[in-house]
This record gives sequence, C-alpha cells and structure tokens, in this order.
Amino acid sequence: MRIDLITALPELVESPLAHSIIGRARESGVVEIHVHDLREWGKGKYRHIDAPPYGGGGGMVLTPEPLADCLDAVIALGDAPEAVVFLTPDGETLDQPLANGLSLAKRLVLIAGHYKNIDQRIRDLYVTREVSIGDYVLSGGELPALVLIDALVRILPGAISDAQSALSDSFQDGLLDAPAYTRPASFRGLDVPDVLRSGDHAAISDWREDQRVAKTRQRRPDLLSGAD
Ligand code: 6GU
Repeated sequence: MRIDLITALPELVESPLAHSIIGRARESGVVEIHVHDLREWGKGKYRHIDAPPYGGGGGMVLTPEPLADCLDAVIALGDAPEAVVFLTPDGETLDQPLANGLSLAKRLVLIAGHYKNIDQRIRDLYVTREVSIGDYVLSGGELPALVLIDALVRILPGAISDAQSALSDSFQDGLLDAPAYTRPASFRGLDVPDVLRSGDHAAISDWREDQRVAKTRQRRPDLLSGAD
C-alpha cells in the first residue's frame, strides 16, 4: 500500500510515522508513506495557504489553489488512488469495518487540514471519502490522519509478526479483549488466575472467551447484537 499525506504541519506527523509498527512496516516495504508539506505549494512571498471565509465567521479556510496544485502533483506521483480522504469531523466515523475496507486500497491520498475547514470546491472536485475519528473536536486533521494510518497499517499482511495478533484485536471480531497477565504470578496480593498457568489450552481459550463476552456485555452491550 502507498499512502500520501498532505498537511501544513509535517513535523506533527513525521515522528509517529517513523516508529513502532508503522515505522517497521515502512522499513520492510509493507507500506510506503509520503508526507507532503502543503506550504511548498503556497502562493506569494509568504506562501499563503489560507484565508478568511467568505461570508465571515471565525477561523481560516485553506485556499483552493495551493491544495489543488499539491493534489495534482501528489496524485501524479503514482497510480490513481482508490480514494482521496479528507479528515473532518463531518465525515463517516472510523470503525474497524471502515479501516478493513480502506486497508485493501493499493493507494490512498489523505488530506489533513489544520484549520477550520478547506474550501468546499476541493471537497467537490477531489475528495472521495470524508472520515472522522469520533464525535469530539480536535484542532486539526493530523492526529486523525495518524489514527487512520495506524488502524490501516497494523492490519496489512506482514505488518505484525504474529498474524493472529491483528485478527484477535478488540473489535476485529466484535468483542473487547480479555484481561492480560504476565510475570510475576503474584503481585501486591493479586494472583494471576490459575487457569492461565494450567497449561490447558482449551480451558484457557474458554476462559478468555467468557471474559471477553462478560466485559463486552458490561461495557459495550451495543457491540453484542452484531457479534458472532
Ligand atoms: Cl477527522 N478532524 C478534526 N479536526 N476533529 C475531529 C476529527 C477530525 N475527528 C474527530 N474530531
């Protein structure tokens, strides 16, 4: 998969994209991620990329010309992207099925606006998907873009060494995770459940399943109606 991320704040995203699972997936060629600084396409001596909104109101709006020029240049760097995604609280809410669907794309272009909005004509002309990461307001699309990229990359084949591990994530099968324990067997008077130290893999599997269902019923009963 190839991901191109357009942002006016590349420094906000570069380090998180260089570490952990995403960083290793890039190094091993599972995913190619390119960050593009929108300001390089800015107009005039000060490379302006934003202006106040027509009709008044607060905040600034990313102007269409730099963003369109940037999108044209970025899109031309490879095969036609399956989607041009704008990160916005207006968008469809990111969940595991949406991430799974987008992870099948060979190429995605993401737009993160660190302003109130982008000019509607960019949305009309270029954007094919609008994605939100939840019903709360953030200062820009950069953190949401990182969230989306993390959700996508971790499920790409080869991104996680233990193939089971991404598949057993909470939500991938509609249930929350079972509690996890590691050494020591006793900590501040709290003991690891005996079954986990029994060596009985069928019993461990049953225990985990029971824990997952109980936790999901208690915390997220809304998930159980759809779980198999
Ligand atoms: Cl994608 N952007 C912003 N600015 N805030 C958000 C969001 C996106 N998703 C949830 N809140």
